Amino acid sequence: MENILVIGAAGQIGSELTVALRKKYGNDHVFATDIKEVPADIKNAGPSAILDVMDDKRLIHFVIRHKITQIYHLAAVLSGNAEKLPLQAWHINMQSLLNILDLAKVVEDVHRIFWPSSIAVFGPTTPKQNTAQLTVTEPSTVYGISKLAGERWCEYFNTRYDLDIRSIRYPGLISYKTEAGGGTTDYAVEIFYDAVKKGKYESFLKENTALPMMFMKDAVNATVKLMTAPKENITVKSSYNVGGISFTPKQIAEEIKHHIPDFEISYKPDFRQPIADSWPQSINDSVAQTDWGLETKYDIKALTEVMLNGVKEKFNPNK
Ligand code: AKB
Repeated sequence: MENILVIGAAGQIGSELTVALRKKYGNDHVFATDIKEVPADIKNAGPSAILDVMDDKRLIHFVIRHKITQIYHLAAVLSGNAEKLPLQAWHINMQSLLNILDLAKVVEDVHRIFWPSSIAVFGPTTPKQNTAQLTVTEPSTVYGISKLAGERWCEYFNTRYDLDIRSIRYPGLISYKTEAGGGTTDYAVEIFYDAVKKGKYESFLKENTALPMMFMKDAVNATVKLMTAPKENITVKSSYNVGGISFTPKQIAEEIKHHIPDFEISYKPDFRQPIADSWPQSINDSVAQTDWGLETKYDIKALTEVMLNGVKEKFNPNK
């Protein structure tokens, strides 16, 4: 019997992963927590609580009281926001992870942890195309530095204390249920909202900036697959490359125009352009495919269709 704790259940990943985990383990066994109220559908369907992962004492109390066996720690300050308050972002991203890792060392019931890393662990000196699992990692952003340090801590705790912490280097995640907040890949979410609401979008990245991206359903499936794979299959003790698809703002705009012919895009690059320029354009995820059977279903066409329909439905539920 598993009892799952999701930290960051009100966020972009958490709001969808919680639903998938409840389907798998039963509503009553998945505790949705965040520092703010979780969405109503999640709150009404199963247990939830306000919980601050930075409060290590309350955290450990919660984990023991609810006999938690698996933790999904999804709370983080993303790349764009982290550049505005670097030391705060470092503190939140690192201390929250260390609180969880330290807890797993002492609470025996906790036997598996998921923590997301990111393509942000790569930097300007990393080969940009088909970026390998094991390659140069010299991130130039605070967020990237915190994710790389987090990966090292995960590997350290895995080997030193024989824990089972698993991780994915997510690419940009695209979803309509909960909006992204503070990342560099957020343009690829915002563009759909503005296309539906205004018929136009001003991109904060240049037209030919290619980045790896993934539709949330593929990311959730990948996460569940990784977390249910036999432990002996997990050869990467830090974090797995996961690539999805790669596209530019111009390419996604072209795709949207197939559905909204009058859609207009303009470009006004801001402080996030150098962040995007420092990241890979495409990712090699063959190790994840071999170890735990990673597969993705959504290409740019399918993703555009489902995003436009999802955003339209959100704003005009009766149409
Ligand atoms: C961000 O843009 O900061 C995130 C990420 C790629 O980790 N979406």
